[in-house]
Parts: sequence; C-alpha cells; structure tokens
Amino acid sequence: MTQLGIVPLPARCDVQDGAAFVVGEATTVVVDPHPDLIAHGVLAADLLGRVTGQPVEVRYSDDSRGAREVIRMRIVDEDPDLLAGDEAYRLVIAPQRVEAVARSSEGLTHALASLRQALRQGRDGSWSAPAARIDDAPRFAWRGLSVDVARHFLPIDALKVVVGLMAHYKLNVLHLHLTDDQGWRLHVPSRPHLTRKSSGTSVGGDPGGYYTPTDFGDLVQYASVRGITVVPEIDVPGHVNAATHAYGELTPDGVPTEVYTGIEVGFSRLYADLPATGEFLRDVFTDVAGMTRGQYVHIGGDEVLTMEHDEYARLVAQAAAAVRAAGKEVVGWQEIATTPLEPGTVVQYWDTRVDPAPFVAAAHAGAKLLMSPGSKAYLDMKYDATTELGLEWAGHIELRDAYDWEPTTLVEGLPADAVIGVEAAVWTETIRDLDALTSMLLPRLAAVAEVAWTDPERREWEDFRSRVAQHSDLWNRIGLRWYASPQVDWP
Ligand code: TNX
Repeated sequence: MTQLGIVPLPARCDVQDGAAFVVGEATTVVVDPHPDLIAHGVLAADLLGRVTGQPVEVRYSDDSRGAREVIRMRIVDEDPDLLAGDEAYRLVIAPQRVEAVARSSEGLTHALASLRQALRQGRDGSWSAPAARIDDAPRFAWRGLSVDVARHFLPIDALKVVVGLMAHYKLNVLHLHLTDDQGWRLHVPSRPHLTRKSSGTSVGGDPGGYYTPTDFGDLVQYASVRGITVVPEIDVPGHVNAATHAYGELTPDGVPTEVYTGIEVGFSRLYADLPATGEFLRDVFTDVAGMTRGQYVHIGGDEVLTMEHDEYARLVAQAAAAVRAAGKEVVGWQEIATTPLEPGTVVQYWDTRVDPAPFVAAAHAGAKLLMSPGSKAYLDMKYDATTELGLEWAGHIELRDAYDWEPTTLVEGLPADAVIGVEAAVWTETIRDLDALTSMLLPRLAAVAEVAWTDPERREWEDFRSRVAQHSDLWNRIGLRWYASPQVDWP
C-alpha cells in the first residue's frame, strides 16, 4: 500500500491506491469569503506554488460544489465526522478535488501541512498527491519548540524559517528564551538600557542583536497565521547578568556587573531585598505581556545556584505575580516546583539528573506539566561522540532516542492527565546560525513532534523511520542543513 509519509502520523489515514490529485495550471484554492480564511487561502496557494513551482490561485466563494481542480478549505461549526478537539481536521484527496475541513484555522493549517507532505513529484516532473482520506487530531494541546536566542542571536528571518518548519510538523508553540547572562534580545520600552547596553554581546564574543517591539509583533503575526503561539521567556531570578549589567541598581553595591560571554551557568542573580528588584520585575513583565498575544509568559526560574531557597521562592512569586497582574498565565522551569505555585501554573520538566519529587508533588497540587526531558528533547545535545556542535551533559541523542519515549510515564508517579504537552529545546552555546540550528533540529524535531501529536499505541519506530526518510527531499529543496542519521535509509 502507498504510504503518504506524513509526520507526525495522523490518527487515521486511508490511501486509495492508483488514484491521485495532480496539481495543474488550473488548480485553485477556494475558501469562504471570511477574513481568517482568506489569509489561509493565500498561505495555501503560496506553499503549494512554492512546492510545485507552479503559481496557484486563490478564489473566494461560498459555493464551489462540483468544481474541479480545486483545493477547498472550510471551517465548520458542526461536522459529525470530524474528530474531537479544536485542532482536528479532515483532508480528503480525490482525483479532481481536495477538501480540507476543520473547526478552526489551526485545524486548517494542519490539513495544509499534511497535503504538502503528501505531494510528490513524478518522473514527468508533475506534482501529485495520492487519493486518500485523513482524519486527524493531536494528542497534546502544547507541542512546542524552545529556542535560545540569548546565547547566540537569531534574526527574525531565521526565526521565520523555524516557524515554517514547526508548522510543517504541526508544532504550535514557539518558546523564545530571550534573555540570559550573555545578552538581552527584546527591547522593553520601560527599561531601554536592557537592549541599549546588553544586546551587543553573545557567547564567545560573537555579535549580538535584539528585536524591537515591531520585529517581535511581526514574528507573532507570522507565527499566528501558521497556527503557532509565541511564548516569550524572561529568565529570572538567575541567568540575569545582561540585566544586572544594564541596571546597576539591581546589585547590592549599585555597580553594574561586567559583560559575560562564557558558557557557565548559575552565577548571576537578583536580590529580593532591593526595592529596585520588584519595580524591575513589574516593568519588564508588564511590557512583555503586552507584546504577546498568547496566554502565557515564561519566567524562567532555572539554575539559581547562589541563593537561599527562601529568597528564590520570594523572587519566583514576585515574577509570577507580575505576569498574572498583566493578565497572563505563568510558565517556569522545573525548579519553580520547589516553591508554592498557583494552581494552573505550567511547570516545564528538563533536568533528568535530579530527583523529580518536587515536580511530581507540584503536579498533584494542581500544576500543569510540560515535558522537555534533557535526555530526549534537548536538541542541542550531540547525536553521537562525533557530532561537531552541541553539548553532552544529558548524553547523546540519536534520532531513535528522540522518538522512543513516553511523556506520561517517563517520570515515575506523574498523574498522566496533568501533562499538557511536549516541548523540544535548543540551546545555542555552540550554535551560531540557522544552518547550525537546523542541523541539530533535523531530523530530531520530526521525532519529538510525533511524540507530541500521535497516540502512543500508533507510534512505532520502524514505521517512523521509513516515513521520515521521505522528508529529506523537502529539506534539500528548501536548502535546510540536516543530519543524515545512520539510523535511517535516506533516499
Ligand atoms: C541547561 S535547561 C539550561 C540552560 C543551558 C542548557 C544547555 C535549562 C532550564 N537551563 O541554561 O543552556 O542546559 O543544554
């Protein structure tokens, strides 16, 4: 039977052998004349046009029944055949017509990603997709990728490529680690010195950079059209040397700290007893919350090695209160689980080396869990000992390691229903540009995406391995650097 090669594997997929939809000169995307859908139609036509090298037109019409050579995209309120959930979609590929149906624009984005993956080029150069019916919906609502733009800066254009790749694998949260010891990457209008004084540096003396609120808004919009929410992270109360360098009032002697371009962690900190600290947290989190459309702001909270626990807990509470006062919900790294948390706080698991008891306890007390285990989902870990870039503190992560794990049972004693999702992470101590970044992401990002999307009973390594092999064509065509894992028979 023909395999469509779709990653992540859909909930249901029936392929009809022999028949196919062929993209031709007359192929048109048809959407209802609704503003949301118009953006989707344009996006679909643009993507299909770029895949096939043939311009595809968009038409607005609320009636295209019976029309041929049409890719019809519809949002419906009620459709008994759609699977449950906001993001569900149905994609029916027939010889004369493609029909995508969803309850939301996010659902349609997923249908489009599946269609794009199903397209292949025949010997005569034409592009077609096998006739098929796909009924699909995600397992987890939060399917993320965290990118560290603080250790090395990535321009907005590079992040847009990452967003495109995420949409292709149906990931829906782009978490940006915007601040760290080595640089501050988002201009905060109420605290202009953060970017004025602390954005020019990166790890190893490399050049820095920052996003203006306009740049950031542009990215948020670009991601939103592709079904992706941006979650900004301002890491406190550790990892703050860029802040204490810009604002000396945040240190007990009032003297700004020196620029830092090394890769040690855990030395920088805020001070709960300084009046400037509370004002700083309020100013920064209020402005950052105002710049994001999403529901969440990430407060960091990781690796504070130079502070008594009590002071740490006070600072986490202040940051969380500032986020909530600005109308957003709080996300923080695993360590915040050691402090009292409001129910509903999202706690992100990462450190596979330490006792997970506080994390498990937080879940039982009402926290939501986001799973980013360092030994599976940290895509800055080397593939093997010969990988040029990357770190090794959580071990080596080959493609199969990133694939073969189950988020709800990885940590013993977790209440499975507290897990809201899975997030891959890539830290950039050794990663200086987009080529380096995609060579760490691909193919592993596809594996983590399937862990996040597909039901565990349907996931199978041998099957994944044969599907992902079909993806290198597209990576090559769009010029992305990737790692040819020896675990896959690439074409
Ligand atoms: C741990 S993960 C960190 C980061 C490093 C990363 C390198 C986390 C919350 N903290 O500061 O960049 O390891 O893999």
